[in-house]
Amino acid sequence: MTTMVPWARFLIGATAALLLGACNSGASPADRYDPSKMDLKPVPAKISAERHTGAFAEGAALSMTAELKPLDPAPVKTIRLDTTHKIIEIAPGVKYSAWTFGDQVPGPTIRARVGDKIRFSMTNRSDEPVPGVRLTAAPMMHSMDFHAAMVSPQDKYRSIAPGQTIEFEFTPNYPGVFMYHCGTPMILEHIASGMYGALVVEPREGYPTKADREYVIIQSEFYAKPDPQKHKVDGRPLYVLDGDNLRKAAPNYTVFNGVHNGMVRKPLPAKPGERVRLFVLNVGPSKTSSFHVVGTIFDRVWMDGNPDNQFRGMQTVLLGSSSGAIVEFMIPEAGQYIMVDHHFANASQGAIGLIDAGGSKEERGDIEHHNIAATATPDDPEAVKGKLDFESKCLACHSLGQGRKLGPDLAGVTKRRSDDWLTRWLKSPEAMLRTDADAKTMLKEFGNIAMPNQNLSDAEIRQYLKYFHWADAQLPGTAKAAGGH
Ligand code: HEC
Ligand SMILES: [Cu+2]
Repeated sequence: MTTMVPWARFLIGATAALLLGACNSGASPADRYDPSKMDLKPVPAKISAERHTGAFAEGAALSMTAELKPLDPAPVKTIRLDTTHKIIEIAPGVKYSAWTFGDQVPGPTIRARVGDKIRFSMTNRSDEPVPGVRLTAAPMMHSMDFHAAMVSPQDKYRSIAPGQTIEFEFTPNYPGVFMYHCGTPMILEHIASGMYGALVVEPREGYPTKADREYVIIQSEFYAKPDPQKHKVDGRPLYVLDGDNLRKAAPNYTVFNGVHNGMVRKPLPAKPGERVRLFVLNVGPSKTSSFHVVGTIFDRVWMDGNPDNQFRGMQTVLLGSSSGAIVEFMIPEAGQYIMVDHHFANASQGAIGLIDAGGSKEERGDIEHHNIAATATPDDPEAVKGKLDFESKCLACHSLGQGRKLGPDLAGVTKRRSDDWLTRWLKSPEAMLRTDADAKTMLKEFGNIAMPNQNLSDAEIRQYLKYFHWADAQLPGTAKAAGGH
């Protein structure tokens, strides 16, 4: 390259832009987004007292899981998504009182094409009896807001009462990965309770690339607290919306596709050499996602899912609440490719998933440093807090079952030490190292590197102990684990 002063480069660039501009102004090519060619006058919405029965979600354009079904070629997409109140499992054993579209969280993904007609209907079925004790929230108003639509919110996004049905139509005019959600006040509560999903709109002419796999990744937060009335579901404590943490934007779970570490337990399959296309949506409601896939680079990123908004060679894509993107990348070789929110505080709350492209056992084991819990999550809130604190404050020097680091592997620690010993140790390791024979022996074993005092409160110490006891109960050979064999 020849060296050039910056202003000279600018001049050349500006001249080229002028020339291009001049060419365009002669015979301007048709604008893909010419409003005169858009459908901007959909018929008014209709509200009736006719109730849907049967399935809560219906339509050939719906995908119920991460795997996105190919485009249904029909130009009219008839879709039904009814609202329900339901107990869902957001982490192993954590039963949460949710509000849904189509009886699942996130709601089903809709796939359509620019120019298609979406014929939508929804019955508010939040009043339908749930077997057993009523543990779900009381029936209430709900509504539907499609970000893919250009319609009057006062008409189409009206709230309907339990038992009512709303029907409306619209035509998606722009391609994208669009959020849909309930728009009934408090919107924040309706979204945090589970009322959201994605509508993928393809360009009229399809995508400019060919992908071997297509998956939908929806990130969202849960703000859960144990039910103040102490209800239980299948012997587990029931969790309900934590309004205080919701308003503070302090979630305790941040997840992909509705489940803490869900796609770690059930990875998405792919093969080396394949091109993967992910439709990523960050629901929020209040956090930003820095979406990243460990081990590859996004060949293309189409912001908000529109190929007109293209970036090449990106490491992460930053998504505010309700932002979407399509990311495409190659799987270079066999391995486990880790999807994370690179805001690692969010990842440690469960925003982690795997793309499984084969590989050895060792490769599978090597995901520990990305904070993936090798084990399930406890359901006692104190133990959950202990686990989160352990991952942020102690993992630097300890592991739980992955061998010794600077300090001992803490797997089985509640079996070799009493609670009283552990409490005194965590309160003041330096005092213990002066007075306690076992502590002195340990110090020698660890090359005279003393654990620094972690300045823990009594409550925090109790939470660590709860977590260690829970973890030790998962170990093979313990009564609980043996019961499963
Ligand atoms: C800077 C490194 C470091 C950090 C951070 C650290 N530890 Fe330690 N820990 C050690 C070392 C080294 C030992 C053993 C040597 C010694 O101090 O006697 C130890 C020992 C322990 C023991 C006793 C283990 C046994 O087998 O008896 C426990 C329990 C423990 N740590 C818990 C924690 C917890 C909980 C945290 C987080 C709040 C934590 N540690 C953070 C370095 C660390
Ligand atoms: Cu709602």
